[in-house]
Amino acid sequence: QAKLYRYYTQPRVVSELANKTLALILAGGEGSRLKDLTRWRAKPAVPFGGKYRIIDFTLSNCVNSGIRRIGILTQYRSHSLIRHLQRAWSFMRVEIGEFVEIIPAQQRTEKREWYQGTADALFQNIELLQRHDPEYILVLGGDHIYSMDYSKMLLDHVNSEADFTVACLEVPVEEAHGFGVMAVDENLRIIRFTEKPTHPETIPGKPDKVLASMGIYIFSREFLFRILMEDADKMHSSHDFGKDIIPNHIAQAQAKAFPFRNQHDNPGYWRDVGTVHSYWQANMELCAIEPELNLYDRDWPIWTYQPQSPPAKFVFNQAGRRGEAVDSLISAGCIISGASILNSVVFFSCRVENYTQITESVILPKVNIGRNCRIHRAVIDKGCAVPDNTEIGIDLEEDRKRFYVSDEGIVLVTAEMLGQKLHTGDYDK
Ligand code: ADQ
Ligand code: ADP
Repeated sequence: QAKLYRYYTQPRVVSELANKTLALILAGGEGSRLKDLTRWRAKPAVPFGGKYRIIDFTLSNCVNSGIRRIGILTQYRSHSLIRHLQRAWSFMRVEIGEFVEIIPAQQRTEKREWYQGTADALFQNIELLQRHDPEYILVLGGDHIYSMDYSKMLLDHVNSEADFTVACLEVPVEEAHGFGVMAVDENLRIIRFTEKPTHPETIPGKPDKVLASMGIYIFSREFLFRILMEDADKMHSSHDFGKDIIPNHIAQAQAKAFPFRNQHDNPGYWRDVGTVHSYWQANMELCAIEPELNLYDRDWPIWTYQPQSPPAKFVFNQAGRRGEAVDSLISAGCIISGASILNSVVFFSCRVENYTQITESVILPKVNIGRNCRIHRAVIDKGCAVPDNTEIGIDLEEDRKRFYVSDEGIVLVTAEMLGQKLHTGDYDK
């Protein structure tokens, strides 16, 4: 085993393994807990962190890990996602074996159904996947924010001669109901796996923690294609990795757990931004002086697309009041005029006018905020025009009449809630 490990850590061998891998990003889930942010767009297409979309983090992980053959499975509300992928990710060169290929749900099988579960999404495209002839298949979700070098997981998968490997991390027991929860032996072989348990099994010696699946899997080719076909024939399967495939194959197969580390080999940052509050919170975390997720790491760039824009500009108003932003991310194309912004993330091409105060808020692209507004702990969706003198997040009872207010008091505002039509003349400018 030790010899094998030394052999495989040679950089050339790691890159060969990465070349033999096909990454499949599941980007079709409904994401309904993000409320109106996912009314018209899939969760992976939701803007995040001032200039990115959520899926850019997973895609950048793939590219930075040297895994550059990537299929993206889309289903619900995919238009905005596909537009983004075409713009941001078409730089890959098919001539040298790199690609990002969009695989839409297209009812290819005789059943003529949309994808049932995540395994069905792969099964319905099985012959497409076989044509790429991968040795290993890396299955990922498209809706988490984290940095991870998948090549280390791949190396571990190969060295331990596993049929499949599941990335995992410790989460508080109160959150276990949202995850696949597993138990492992001393060699990190998975010995039990329960999807979204009501009575979760905690980690020995850590009664407040469970070992949760991150929904990241590596499969060896023969094994995956065989079990997908077997599962497709089963009447009583929901054709899902977490519910069926993983738990059903723990006993017969070599199933390995891989503890999550970030690209620097530290126990890293990983966030599910699945609710309005967690989405807001993860954006807020970026405003910290030394955020756990470092967008400024030149060795781990996050790739994206944004329109060509002039630099962000901060101006005094005529009365001499400063336009300013502190502990905030302000993107290109913004003009902050005589307004003050604190602890906020402002996406590209926004305008904020005189006497307005914005605190602890996330302002998506192309939002215009009028004069003398107060905005606190809010998420303002793309393209909104907030009229002069508007207060958001100050009186939550009042906000509930027009907007969505989460249990934690985060206010979500969309153009429709403001009674405005989206995308008029400047749709693409
Ligand atoms: P969930 O995230 O609840 O649990 P699921 O809703 O199946 O599982 O989503 C997994 C990924 O697949 C998401 O990225 C989603 O967008 C995508 N997806 C869902 N349905 C799809 C479809 N029909 N077509 C294409 N893509 C689809 C899973 C695992 C748990 C694990 C958590 C970690 O089942 O075991 O703990 O992820 O977040
Ligand atoms: P884009 O970058 O594609 O403009 P967004 O991330 O803002 O995308 O996603 C909004 C998506 O929702 C777009 O596909 C847009 O066409 C669609 N959309 C927004 N409002 C409506 C609406 N009222 N009716 C139908 N589709 C809408």
